[in-house]
Amino acid sequence: MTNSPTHIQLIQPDDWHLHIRDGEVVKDVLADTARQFARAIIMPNLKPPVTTVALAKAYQSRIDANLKALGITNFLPLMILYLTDNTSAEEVRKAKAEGIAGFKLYPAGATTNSDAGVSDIKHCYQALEAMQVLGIPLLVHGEVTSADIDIFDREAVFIDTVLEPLRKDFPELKIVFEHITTKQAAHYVRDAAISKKNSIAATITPQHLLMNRNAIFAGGIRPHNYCLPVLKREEHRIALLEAATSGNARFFLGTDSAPHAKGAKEAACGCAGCYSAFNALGLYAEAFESVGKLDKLEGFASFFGPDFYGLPRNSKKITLAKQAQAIPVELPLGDATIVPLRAGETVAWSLV
Ligand code: OTD
Ligand code: ZN
Ligand code: ZN
Repeated sequence: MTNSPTHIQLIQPDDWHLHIRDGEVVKDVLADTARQFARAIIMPNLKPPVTTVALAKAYQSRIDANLKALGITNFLPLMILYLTDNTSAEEVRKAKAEGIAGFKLYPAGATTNSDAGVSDIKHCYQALEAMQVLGIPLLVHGEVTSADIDIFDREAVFIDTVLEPLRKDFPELKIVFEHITTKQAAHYVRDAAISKKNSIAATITPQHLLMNRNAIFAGGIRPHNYCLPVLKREEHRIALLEAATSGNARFFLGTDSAPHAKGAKEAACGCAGCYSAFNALGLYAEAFESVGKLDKLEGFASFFGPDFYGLPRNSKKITLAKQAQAIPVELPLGDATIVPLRAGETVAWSLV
């Protein structure tokens, strides 16, 4: 990689955590992602959720039809199944045979469209056993959901009450702790003992690297900075930035870009989710540059994800330039609009 202060060249990145939804809006959000990324893990929290191989295949062909209509030939969606209390070991075997990239654990009620999620992880033990044997990763939304746990503590409590016991019961399971938001999670993943057979990794979003919880309340309520897990205190942002830029292969890029129409965000009960897909790479470059670690961006964005998933690294190169990009105040989203992260402002880096 040749770096100057104004240009960075890197192997094309992938997005290891992405929501593109279904129907009319797919073409709009997919176009933003495919401009930057070669592949993306497609989250299965549709209504109804993508719980079977058959549903994932059907979803994939709808995505492929959109890619074709957009004339995009160089983007690969990686499909994920939504784990439920009823997922069978047989479905896991089928998923492995059909090239499904992993299963997603949503504790019931933890985030958007997670009502069908897992009510008690014990119900999933046969499926988890099969995943462990077949080496298929479990992707985890790591928050407890009970109303008596403070929303800012739900990730840390999840580590102690769900994740650590799960790793004891399934010592060879591959786990991705998705969109980590706390010092506790960053340190847990950094310090976890792993062996040849198991491993643990974490994805980190641009918003959690660039903002702390003050951003939700800056001068008034800021619905477009509200996502789940919710932004945390500055000390957590610092710990995440340290993890992402450390060169440790357990931390890699996952935007968690989660589109909701403007009206659904700017509402009395606004939806959770930040839309970062428009210039996600520019946002990550800003974060890495803020601590003088642009040289660590390529590993985080382009190498560690495919290495963890056992997929080949991309070969094409892209260039980011230190050239401010204006972010529109709104973008088209089907027959509505969406307000992207940083709307009406600029991002310091853009894709050449
Ligand atoms: N978080 N919104 C959504 C998902 C994520 O937890 C997540 O993965 C969504 O809208 O699908 C959000 O805030
Ligand atoms: Zn999640
Ligand atoms: Zn997500």
